[in-house]
Amino acid sequence: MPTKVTVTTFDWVPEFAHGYVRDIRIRWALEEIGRPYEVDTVPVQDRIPEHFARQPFGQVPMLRDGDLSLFESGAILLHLAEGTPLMPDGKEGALARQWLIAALNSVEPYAMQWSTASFFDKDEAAAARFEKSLRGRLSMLQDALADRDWLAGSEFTVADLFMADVLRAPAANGLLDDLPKLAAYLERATARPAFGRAMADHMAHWHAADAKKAAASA
Ligand SMILES: N[C@@H](CCC(=O)N[C@@H](CS)C(=O)NCC(=O)O)C(=O)O
Repeated sequence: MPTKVTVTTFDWVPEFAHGYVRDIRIRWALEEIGRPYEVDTVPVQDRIPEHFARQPFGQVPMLRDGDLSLFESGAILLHLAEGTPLMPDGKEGALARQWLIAALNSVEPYAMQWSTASFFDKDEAAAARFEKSLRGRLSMLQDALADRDWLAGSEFTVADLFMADVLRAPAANGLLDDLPKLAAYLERATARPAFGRAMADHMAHWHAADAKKAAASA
């Protein structure tokens, strides 16, 4: 019998983060593999010791799978994908791991620098500099994808799930407009029914959190 899975996210986040809190990655993977899950929360404002005991940096997401508690979205996805179609055997599996780590380590840091400068620090000069280097990475990624549908071979894998999630914010801000193959790749990934279900539940969580906060301050 499969073990019980719980995804932990924040109890509330500001509206600009709706759609982007990384629990979406975990929800998406769980939907892809058809594993039911529950969601619980940790406070975003006053972070509690129990949170740091599970996630040393006080971040989300976290996962409980039976008696195993995991943090880091990449590690969680690798764990969930094992033994499922999201992680093929053999050579394609090695390539899926390679591309997941490329998403984490060679693309996401560029996207993070750009989004931090653009939306948090609102530092126009830094944002322009980081946008340029992010655009460079995205262009190289499109070249590497070439005419394939998916990164690691013929099938959608955990690497595509991770990479597509990293690409969503740049795409929403026009950074894929001149990269049609990469835009089509993202479209293919996010058109999957599992993504649609995961995003609907993710958004419902934040709307419920907003309603609870409004009721508490009324
Ligand atoms: N490398 C971590 C990053 C986690 C992360 O940045 N989480 C954000 C939400 S998406 C967070 O908790 N932000 C609050 C903070 O950093 O204090 C992962 O992939 O799980």
